[in-house]
Amino acid sequence: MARILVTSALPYINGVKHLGNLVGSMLPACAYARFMRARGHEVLYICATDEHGTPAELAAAAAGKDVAAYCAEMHDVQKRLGEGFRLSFDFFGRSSSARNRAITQHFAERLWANGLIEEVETRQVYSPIDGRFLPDRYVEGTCPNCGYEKARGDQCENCTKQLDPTDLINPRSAISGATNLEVRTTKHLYLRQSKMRERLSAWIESKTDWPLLTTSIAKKWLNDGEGLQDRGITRDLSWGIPVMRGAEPWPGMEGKVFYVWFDAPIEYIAATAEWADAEGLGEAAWRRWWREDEGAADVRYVEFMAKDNIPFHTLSFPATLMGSGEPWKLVDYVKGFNWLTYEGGKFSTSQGRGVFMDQALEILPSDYWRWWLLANAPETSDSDFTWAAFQAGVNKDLADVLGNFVSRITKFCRSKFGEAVPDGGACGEAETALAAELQTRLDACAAAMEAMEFRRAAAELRGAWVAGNEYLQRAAPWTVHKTDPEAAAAATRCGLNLIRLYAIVSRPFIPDASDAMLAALGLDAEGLAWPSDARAALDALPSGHAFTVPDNLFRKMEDSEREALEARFAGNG
Ligand code: B3M
Ligand code: ZN
Repeated sequence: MARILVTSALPYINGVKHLGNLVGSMLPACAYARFMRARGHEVLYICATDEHGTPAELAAAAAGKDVAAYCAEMHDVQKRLGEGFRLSFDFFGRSSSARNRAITQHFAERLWANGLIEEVETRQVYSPIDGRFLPDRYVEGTCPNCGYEKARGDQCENCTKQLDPTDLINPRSAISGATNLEVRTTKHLYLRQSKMRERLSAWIESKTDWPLLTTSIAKKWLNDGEGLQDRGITRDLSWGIPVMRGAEPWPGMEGKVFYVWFDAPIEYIAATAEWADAEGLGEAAWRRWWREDEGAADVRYVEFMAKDNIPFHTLSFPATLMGSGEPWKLVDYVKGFNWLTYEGGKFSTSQGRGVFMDQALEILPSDYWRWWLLANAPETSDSDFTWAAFQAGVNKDLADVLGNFVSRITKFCRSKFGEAVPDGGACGEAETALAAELQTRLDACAAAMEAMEFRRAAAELRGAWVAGNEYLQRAAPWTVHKTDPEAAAAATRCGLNLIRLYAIVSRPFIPDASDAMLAALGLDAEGLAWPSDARAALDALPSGHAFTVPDNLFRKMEDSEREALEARFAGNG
């Protein structure tokens, strides 16, 4: 039994996430965590909302809310949606927690003590009316490049030119509109990542089993020097973690907070501490997952994220951990994802294009989404969500293959043998052949899950469902029942056992259907391990074991319904 720590990139707080966000981090992490639990490993799956930074302040302002209240509300919304999708977090924390504040300040103190933080004088826009320095995107004005009047200090949204706030013509404060802005000298902290280049490079080079997507992005940043420039880790915002050295004030840094990308990954650690607090466990309970000197040396730590997050997880966060000089657990495997597109284009929050998590659950229950998204995960390349592909996938795989199988065999048994596993009828060649095929499929499925290759795992699982259907088609208990009731009984018993088997192996993908199958068989998910012997699994339920016919597991999506959804989500852009 191994100990496996799983984290998925922390969803940003400023709104409900779309299906692309879901399949690029939380959903595969959940499936992996569920699979590893079924294999008997000790798993801890941690996630949280990422709550700091300018976008949080801006989203709160747009909603007319105080930022702390806004984040608390949005955290609850995202937490509920996670539950709706059956995401099996052991804990879903908040980067604004007291734990994250303390641990982030601790890292800053260690990095400072080790000479890895530098104080840098910068010249920055100050607004006397607002009484604060303005972060780049809080300065607005006319773009010197294209004349767009609402360009932001970091970038012109019209012509995409990267800007410095001092480039803007007629600059004004985005907060108050004040135009009497000044440029003043101020101080910021920089993390001296460049000093850790050798160490990070050697560490990345040692990760020969990482996916190409991950290592190629990491190496590009290392070798271009882009990502390993020293990086500003403080900002002039009021919402965030106050810049302190441990519990001590940091002279000259009053009123500043850490940059959101500095504290967000530290929240993986802090959320583990929040979990221990919530469970009423002591310090040792979370430290054994994170401190090599306190038990984490034998933890396998796996991170899931979309590819734009890879540099922060393969370079910046490890630089923080290594630079502390303390034995913190570093990631063992980074699973990165490409993009999910929507009907050939981008998902867009502002244009209302694509499907968001709350909308998805209003349309169909979570299993439909979980299945399609995992079976089509953007692993080796981008993948495209279309309503047509979604309709075809769920109608065929879930309704026609799995759902139909369960319904057919339970109804047939009820009508001919009653609501219990029938007696008699020895298993023969057909069942042995089925068991052999299932064994191959399930071993391949397990190997793919171990390797975090979700499309492949889903294809093998689908293959196992199809094998059961084909077996039943051939055995045709409804036909042979008249002439050979023994053979019909054997096939029916085998079919009912297949439901049990499917409930176990499908669980990481479609947990609600798994629950429904188990409930129909009067079984409890607790203690049902991934089957190592398919032949034995076909005999697991004894004769006389009672069951009930479940409601249809899945419904089909009609063409008219698909057309309406296509129109509804086409967006206004
Ligand atoms: N919040 C993902 C994003 O918003 C970012 C991930 C943080 S992981 C520590 O793009
Ligand atoms: Zn412009």
